[in-house]
Amino acid sequence: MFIDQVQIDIKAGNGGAGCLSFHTEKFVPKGGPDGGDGGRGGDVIVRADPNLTTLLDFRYRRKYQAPNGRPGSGGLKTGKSGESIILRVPVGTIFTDRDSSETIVDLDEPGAEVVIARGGRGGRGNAYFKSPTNQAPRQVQPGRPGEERKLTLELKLLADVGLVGLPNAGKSTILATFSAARPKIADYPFTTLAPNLGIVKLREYKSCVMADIPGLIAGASQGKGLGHQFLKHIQRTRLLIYVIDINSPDLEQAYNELKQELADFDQTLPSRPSFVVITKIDTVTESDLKAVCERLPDDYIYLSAVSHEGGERFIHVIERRLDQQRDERTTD
Ligand SMILES: Nc1nc2c(ncn2[C@@H]2O[C@H](COP(=O)(O)OP(=O)(O)OP(=O)(O)O)[C@@H](O)[C@H]2O)c(=O)[nH]1
Ligand SMILES: [Mg+2]
Repeated sequence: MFIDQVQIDIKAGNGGAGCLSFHTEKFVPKGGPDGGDGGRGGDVIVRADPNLTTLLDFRYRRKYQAPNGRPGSGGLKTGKSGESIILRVPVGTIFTDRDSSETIVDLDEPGAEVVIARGGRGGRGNAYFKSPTNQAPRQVQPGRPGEERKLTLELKLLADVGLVGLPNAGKSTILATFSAARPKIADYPFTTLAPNLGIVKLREYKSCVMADIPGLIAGASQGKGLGHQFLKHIQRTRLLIYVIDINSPDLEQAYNELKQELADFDQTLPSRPSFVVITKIDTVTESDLKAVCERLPDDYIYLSAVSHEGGERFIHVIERRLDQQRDERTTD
């Protein structure tokens, strides 16, 4: 099951209390104060783990607490600190505070981590309060409470390239052909219910991450088909590929429908860098294909994910378009 939004409650550990103690030893008439400080409470840390792709684990467990610091003890012993706990999440997870509605952090790099709730400081033991005027302080501090937060975690997958298309267009087949991912493929609409990611090899040791998302139909923004919530997973892709089955009754209309649905979800999506790939070209005759090519714009790509015809050009265009963006960014 793919889960892309969860709510959890976290609490960092409380600091341990400071200790009230006086040194006592045989034959030492007056021992000084020797109560140690309490230990720090453990932090709650969140880390982006590239091996994870879903927030599913958080469905089953919603409360997380780091251990408290131990109290200080006599003999100036500081209490043991509580260990920090690390919550691992997929790369692309965004943390929002449910009380303030503020975004706390977007873990958009593999290995990125932040302390999301700080453990409380340990309290001072009475030894700390010894002074020339107070040689036998009885004062101690309690530990400070650890931070508590109510969080919403939202996953927006990070992929370089996103495949969008009507149901059954052949999106998952493209991902399966050009990457090692094995998404479910079948001859019926809405086979894909959750996004799939794969790594596509480009030339010269380069690669990109490709996302295959569920099929989109006209009216998706009103909840038709699988709705369009999953489009958030292509909001952060750098390149969109419109996948259109060559057997669609009207190729231009299919393209326009897709663009419209993207716009209804996020106005900026249709103006993103993109290109169109007409797929399943092995299913039509050579002359039909030629007629289609003549009718459609020159920059469309023609592909068969079965015979691999057009595959090299397809990969080449992805590579070129991603490179172009990299160049534009560096010359900015
Ligand atoms: N002949 C031929 N069949 C293809 C090609 N690409 C996909 N198919 C077939 O088309 C059907 C749908 O393919 P999928 O890859 O599951 O399509 P999808 O766009 O992911 O579909 P949804 O996940 O339901 O939106 C399957 O039966 C595939 O085998 C192709 O290039 N040539
Ligand atoms: Mg699919």
